[in-house]
Amino acid sequence: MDPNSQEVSGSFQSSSSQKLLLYSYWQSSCSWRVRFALNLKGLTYEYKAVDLSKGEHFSPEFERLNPLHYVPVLVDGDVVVGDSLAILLYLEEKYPQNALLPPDLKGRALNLQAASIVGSGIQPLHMMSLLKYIEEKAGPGERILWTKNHIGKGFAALEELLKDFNGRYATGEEVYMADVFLAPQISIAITRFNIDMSKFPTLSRIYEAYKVLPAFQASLPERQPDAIVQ
Ligand SMILES: N[C@@H](CCC(=O)N[C@@H](CS)C(=O)NCC(=O)O)C(=O)O
Repeated sequence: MDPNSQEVSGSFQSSSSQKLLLYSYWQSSCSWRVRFALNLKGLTYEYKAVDLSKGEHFSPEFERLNPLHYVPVLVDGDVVVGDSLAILLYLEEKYPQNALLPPDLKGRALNLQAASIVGSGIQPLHMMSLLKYIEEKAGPGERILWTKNHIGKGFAALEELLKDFNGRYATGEEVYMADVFLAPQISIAITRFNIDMSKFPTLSRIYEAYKVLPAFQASLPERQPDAIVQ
């Protein structure tokens, strides 16, 4: 096993004879969602590091797994899934233990909506390649304004959507898909983009609850085998 590949143990093995492989980058929030979900489901997987900073996602080997050149990618036997939402929905169907979606339709729709706001309405607007492009075309100042504007807009929508749920987590007392998307997004908004969270009391409150969850702690970027921590 190479130094950037490591077995992450949960209490469940995948049902296929081959183990689950997760192609991930420590600082990628999309990969982080899947790490968090795999830990919540107690699934053992092998961590396969893809160094985005070195452009490893453009290698021919990785292109065969995901022609879009994005992490994460999950490999489960002969099933290859690129895209965190598709991966989580696949995991939910194949490994139903510790469900990522609640049983009621309304709760499922709410979780998918919150996940989609993060996955389509926030994260793609601050992804590494886009910010690099904005910086090159419009200058470094524009990159900061752009990021703050789009994260702020998405967080305001999420705050409105979730404000009436007074549970410990986003949609109640259980950790579900909304939380899996929100936890990494809130974390990087604070640590990487310096977003002022005082305007988002609900998101701030649920983020405190994530921090003490072992499944979340084990998914933290700095706990991954490819982490570079100064
Ligand atoms: N919709 C995809 C988005 C994946 C994505 O944007 N991945 C980022 C890391 S979070 C990436 O690989 N970026 C490489 C780049 O920007 O070139 C998902 O949810 O998995």
